[in-house]
Amino acid sequence: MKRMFRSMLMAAAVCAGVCTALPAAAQFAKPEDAIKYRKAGMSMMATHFGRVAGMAAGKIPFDAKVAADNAETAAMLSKLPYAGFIEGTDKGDTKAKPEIWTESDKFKTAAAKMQEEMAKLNVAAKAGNLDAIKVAVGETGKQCKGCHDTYRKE
Ligand code: ASC
Repeated sequence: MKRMFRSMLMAAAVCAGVCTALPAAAQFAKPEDAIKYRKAGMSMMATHFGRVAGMAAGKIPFDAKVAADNAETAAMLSKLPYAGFIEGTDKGDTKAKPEIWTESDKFKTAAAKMQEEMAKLNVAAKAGNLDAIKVAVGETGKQCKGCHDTYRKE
Protein backbone atom coordinates (compact mmCIF):
# COMPACT_ATOMS: atom_id res chain seq x y z
CA MET A 1 0.00 0.00 0.00
CA LYS A 2 2.80 2.32 0.99
CA ARG A 3 4.59 1.50 -2.24
CA MET A 4 1.54 2.20 -4.31
CA PHE A 5 1.09 5.54 -2.62
CA ARG A 6 4.72 6.39 -3.31
CA SER A 7 4.45 5.50 -6.99
CA MET A 8 1.27 7.55 -7.27
CA LEU A 9 3.05 10.51 -5.74
CA MET A 10 5.93 10.00 -8.14
CA ALA A 11 3.60 9.89 -11.11
CA ALA A 12 1.86 13.07 -10.00
CA ALA A 13 5.22 14.81 -9.54
CA VAL A 14 6.45 13.73 -12.97
CA CYS A 15 3.22 14.89 -14.60
CA ALA A 16 3.30 18.24 -12.81
CA GLY A 17 6.91 18.71 -13.85
CA VAL A 18 6.35 17.88 -17.51
CA CYS A 19 3.11 19.82 -17.76
CA THR A 20 4.48 23.03 -16.28
CA ALA A 21 8.07 22.92 -17.57
CA LEU A 22 7.22 22.70 -21.27
CA PRO A 23 6.45 25.94 -23.06
CA ALA A 24 3.25 25.90 -25.13
CA ALA A 25 5.19 25.41 -28.36
CA ALA A 26 6.92 22.30 -27.04
CA GLN A 27 3.88 20.20 -26.27
CA PHE A 28 4.79 17.80 -29.05
CA ALA A 29 7.35 15.13 -28.31
CA LYS A 30 8.63 15.03 -31.90
CA PRO A 31 8.38 17.34 -34.94
CA GLU A 32 6.45 14.58 -36.77
CA ASP A 33 3.82 14.71 -34.04
CA ALA A 34 3.23 18.42 -34.65
CA ILE A 35 2.93 17.78 -38.40
CA LYS A 36 0.47 14.93 -37.83
CA TYR A 37 -1.51 17.06 -35.41
CA ARG A 38 -1.98 19.99 -37.77
CA LYS A 39 -2.84 17.72 -40.71
CA ALA A 40 -5.44 15.88 -38.63
CA GLY A 41 -6.86 19.21 -37.52
CA MET A 42 -7.10 20.50 -41.09
CA SER A 43 -8.70 17.24 -42.18
CA MET A 44 -11.37 17.38 -39.49
CA MET A 45 -12.03 21.04 -40.14
CA ALA A 46 -12.47 20.27 -43.86
CA THR A 47 -14.91 17.45 -43.02
CA HIS A 48 -17.17 19.64 -40.87
CA PHE A 49 -16.87 22.75 -43.02
CA GLY A 50 -17.44 20.58 -46.10
CA ARG A 51 -20.83 19.41 -44.81
CA VAL A 52 -22.01 22.98 -44.41
CA ALA A 53 -20.45 23.99 -47.73
CA GLY A 54 -22.22 21.03 -49.36
CA MET A 55 -25.55 22.34 -48.11
CA ALA A 56 -24.71 25.86 -49.23
CA ALA A 57 -23.96 24.49 -52.70
CA GLY A 58 -27.18 22.46 -52.79
CA LYS A 59 -25.25 19.19 -52.96
CA ILE A 60 -26.56 18.06 -49.56
CA PRO A 61 -30.16 18.71 -48.46
CA PHE A 62 -30.27 21.66 -46.06
CA ASP A 63 -30.84 20.67 -42.45
CA ALA A 64 -30.51 23.62 -40.08
CA LYS A 65 -29.57 21.50 -37.06
CA VAL A 66 -26.89 19.54 -38.95
CA ALA A 67 -25.54 22.78 -40.43
CA ALA A 68 -25.38 24.46 -37.01
CA ASP A 69 -23.69 21.47 -35.36
CA ASN A 70 -21.10 21.17 -38.11
CA ALA A 71 -20.42 24.91 -38.31
CA GLU A 72 -19.87 25.02 -34.57
CA THR A 73 -17.45 22.09 -34.70
CA ALA A 74 -15.60 23.61 -37.67
CA ALA A 75 -15.29 26.94 -35.83
CA MET A 76 -13.80 25.18 -32.82
CA LEU A 77 -11.48 23.12 -35.00
CA SER A 78 -10.32 26.23 -36.89
CA LYS A 79 -8.41 27.28 -33.78
CA LEU A 80 -6.39 24.09 -33.43
CA PRO A 81 -4.02 23.41 -36.36
CA TYR A 82 -1.81 26.46 -35.86
CA ALA A 83 -0.27 25.13 -32.65
CA GLY A 84 1.35 22.52 -34.88
CA PHE A 85 3.28 24.99 -37.05
CA ILE A 86 6.23 25.12 -34.68
CA GLU A 87 9.85 25.80 -35.60
CA GLY A 88 11.61 22.87 -37.21
CA THR A 89 8.49 21.39 -38.79
CA ASP A 90 9.04 22.76 -42.30
CA LYS A 91 10.72 19.47 -43.25
CA GLY A 92 9.25 16.00 -43.30
CA ASP A 93 5.87 14.71 -44.42
CA THR A 94 4.42 18.14 -45.06
CA LYS A 95 3.42 20.48 -47.88
CA ALA A 96 4.00 23.52 -45.68
CA LYS A 97 6.04 26.22 -47.45
CA PRO A 98 8.98 27.92 -45.68
CA GLU A 99 7.12 31.26 -45.91
CA ILE A 100 4.98 30.09 -42.98
CA TRP A 101 8.04 30.68 -40.82
CA THR A 102 9.78 33.44 -42.76
CA GLU A 103 6.61 35.59 -42.91
CA SER A 104 5.01 34.26 -39.78
CA ASP A 105 3.14 37.51 -39.03
CA LYS A 106 1.40 37.34 -42.39
CA PHE A 107 0.65 33.66 -41.89
CA LYS A 108 -0.85 34.34 -38.46
CA THR A 109 -2.93 37.19 -39.83
CA ALA A 110 -4.26 34.93 -42.58
CA ALA A 111 -5.10 32.23 -40.04
CA ALA A 112 -6.91 34.73 -37.84
CA LYS A 113 -8.93 35.96 -40.83
CA MET A 114 -10.04 32.41 -41.62
CA GLN A 115 -11.02 31.87 -37.99
CA GLU A 116 -12.99 35.12 -38.06
CA GLU A 117 -14.92 34.07 -41.18
CA MET A 118 -15.50 30.61 -39.72
CA ALA A 119 -16.94 32.24 -36.58
CA LYS A 120 -19.30 34.28 -38.78
CA LEU A 121 -20.38 31.06 -40.48
CA ASN A 122 -21.12 29.62 -37.05
CA VAL A 123 -23.34 32.63 -36.26
CA ALA A 124 -25.15 32.33 -39.60
CA ALA A 125 -25.68 28.59 -39.13
CA LYS A 126 -26.98 29.05 -35.59
CA ALA A 127 -29.54 31.48 -37.00
CA GLY A 128 -30.53 28.84 -39.56
CA ASN A 129 -30.37 31.36 -42.40
CA LEU A 130 -29.34 29.56 -45.58
CA ASP A 131 -28.67 32.77 -47.53
CA ALA A 132 -26.34 34.02 -44.79
CA ILE A 133 -24.72 30.57 -44.63
CA LYS A 134 -24.02 30.72 -48.37
CA VAL A 135 -22.30 34.10 -48.03
CA ALA A 136 -20.28 32.96 -45.01
CA VAL A 137 -19.26 29.69 -46.68
CA GLY A 138 -18.00 31.72 -49.65
CA GLU A 139 -15.99 34.07 -47.49
CA THR A 140 -14.56 31.26 -45.37
CA GLY A 141 -13.67 29.17 -48.41
CA LYS A 142 -11.87 32.17 -49.88
CA GLN A 143 -9.64 32.29 -46.80
CA CYS A 144 -8.96 28.53 -46.93
CA LYS A 145 -8.00 28.78 -50.58
CA GLY A 146 -5.93 31.96 -50.17
CA CYS A 147 -3.78 30.37 -47.51
CA HIS A 148 -3.40 27.12 -49.42
CA ASP A 149 -2.38 28.98 -52.58
CA THR A 150 0.24 30.96 -50.68
CA TYR A 151 1.51 28.58 -48.03
CA ARG A 152 0.94 25.04 -49.30
CA LYS A 153 3.10 23.27 -51.88
CA GLU A 154 1.42 21.37 -54.70
C1 ASC B 1 -12.90 22.98 -48.24
C2 ASC B 1 -11.58 22.50 -48.09
C3 ASC B 1 -10.73 23.48 -48.41
C4 ASC B 1 -11.49 24.70 -48.77
C5 ASC B 1 -11.15 25.23 -50.12
C6 ASC B 1 -12.02 26.42 -50.44
O1 ASC B 1 -13.92 22.38 -48.01
O2 ASC B 1 -11.20 21.30 -47.71
O3 ASC B 1 -9.44 23.45 -48.39
O4 ASC B 1 -12.86 24.30 -48.68
O5 ASC B 1 -11.34 24.24 -51.08
O6 ASC B 1 -11.72 26.91 -51.70
